[in-house]
Amino acid sequence: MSSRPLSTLALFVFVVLLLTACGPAGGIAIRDAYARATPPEAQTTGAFAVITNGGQQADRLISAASPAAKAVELHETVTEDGVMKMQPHPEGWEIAAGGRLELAPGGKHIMLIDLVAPLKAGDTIELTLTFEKAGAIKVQAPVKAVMSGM
Ligand SMILES: [Cu+2]
Repeated sequence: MSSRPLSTLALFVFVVLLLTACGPAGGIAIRDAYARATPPEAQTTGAFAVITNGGQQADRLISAASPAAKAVELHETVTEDGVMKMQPHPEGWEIAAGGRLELAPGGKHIMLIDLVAPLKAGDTIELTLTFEKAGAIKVQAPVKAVMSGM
């Protein structure tokens, strides 16, 4: 008869541990997301953000998607023999526990390919970033005129 309160307590502790372990979105936070405005004839553009991992485990950005483009890839701009070029990075990037991943012009970025319509400064597009552990996270990215890095 005395085992009943004990098992209730055990269940309570278990639920608390579970909630603590799962936290909001696995500790991944996305801020300062934006996309680069395009000239009217452009088919592609870049999108950028700062991603932080406040969780206890490493996570990995594995893909991105947006209704603004028919295809979205993870890219990195590299310089080879003095020539800047973009390379697809389909395996994504790991973000260590407590670490951050900066997607910025001239470096790692989200490539929007086959734009549905040109992106004008002042518009907002939706981006969905998918992480190995945290899953899919949606953000609103304002469109900004950006000159550097492409
Ligand atoms: Cu690119």
